[in-house]
Amino acid sequence: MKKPLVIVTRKLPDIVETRMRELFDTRLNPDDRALTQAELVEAMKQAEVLVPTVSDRLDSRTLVQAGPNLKLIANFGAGVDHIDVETARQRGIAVTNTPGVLTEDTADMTMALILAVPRRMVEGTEMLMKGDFKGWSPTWMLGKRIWGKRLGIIGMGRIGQAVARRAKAFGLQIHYHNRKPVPQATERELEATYWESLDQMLARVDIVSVNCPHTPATYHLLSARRLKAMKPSAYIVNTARGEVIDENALARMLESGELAGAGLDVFEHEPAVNPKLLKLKNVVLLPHMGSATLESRIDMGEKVIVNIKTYADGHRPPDRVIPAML
Ligand code: 8YV
Repeated sequence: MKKPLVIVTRKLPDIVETRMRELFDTRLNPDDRALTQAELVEAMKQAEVLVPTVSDRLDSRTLVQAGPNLKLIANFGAGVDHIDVETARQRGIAVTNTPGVLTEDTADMTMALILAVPRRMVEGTEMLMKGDFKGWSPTWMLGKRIWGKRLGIIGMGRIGQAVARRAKAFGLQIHYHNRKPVPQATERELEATYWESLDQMLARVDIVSVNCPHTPATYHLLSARRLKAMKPSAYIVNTARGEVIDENALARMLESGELAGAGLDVFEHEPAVNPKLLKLKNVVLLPHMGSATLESRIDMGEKVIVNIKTYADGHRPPDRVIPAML
C-alpha cells in the first residue's frame, strides 16, 4: 500500500518524528522555521496530509489553493481557530486535533498564574534579582489572599474542569459560565455554581479564568463593557486564546487600576504583545507555554499519528473536528 505524503510544518519531538517516518512518507521541518504563507500553500499543493500547528494560518484564502491530494489536516494542537474548518469541509478535507492530552498541563499553568498574580511572585523575583531586597518588612510586597475567594471559569470543558479541581483544593469557590451546565455529579464534586449570565458572574467573582476556545461566538467575549462590569479588585487569567479578551481594553484598565492584575499566557496578535502590557507591574506574561511539557508534546504527537494512521487505513480518524461543534 502506498504511504501517504505527510508534511509537518514545525519540528516535533524526535520520538514522534521517528515514528512518523516509519509509518508515512514524511517530510519534516528540522530547522523549525515557521513557513511563510506561500510555503504553506506549496505544502498543501503537494501533501495528502498536512500537520500544522497554531503558528500556521490556514484561512479560506489559503485553503482554497490546496491541491486535490490534500485529504486531511491533522492539527498538532487542540485549538483549531487558525484553521477555517468550514472551508476545509467544503473542499472535502477532514480536520483533526489533539484533545485531552494537554488538559492537565494547561490547568497546571492556569493554576500557577492564579497564584502568581495576586501573590506578586514575578515582581518579587525581579526585585530580588535587581538587588532590591533590603530585608523583610511587615508591610512589604503584600499581595491578596487566594483562599476563600471566588473563581469564575469561562468555559467548563476538560481544561476548565481540571482548573476547577485544582482551585477547589486551594480553597477557591468555583463559579462557571458555559453554554450549558456540566452534569450534576460534576457540579456536586466541584461544588460549582453555574451562571447562565456571564455578565452576572463577572460582577461577582474575584478571579476570572478564560478556558473556552476562540470561535466567532467567543471573539472579544470579554469586551470593554464586560471588563468594566468586573470588580476593580479582580484578576484575569487567560491560558486559552488572546482573542477572547479585548486586549487593548484590558491593558488600558490594568494601567488605570480599574482591574487589579492579569496572568496571560496567550495574546490577541501573537507573537506580538500589546506594548502597554509589557510596562505593567501587575501582570504575569508567558509566551504561550500552557501545554509546553515534553510529555504533552509527545502525547499530542501520538494523537496526530493515530489520526493519520486511521485515515490511511481507510477509517474515520477519532479526533475529527466538525464545523457544527465549534
Ligand atoms: C499548543 C494550544 O501548544 O493546543 C492548543 O490549542 O494552544 C497549545 O497548547 C499549540 O496549539 C500547538 O499547536
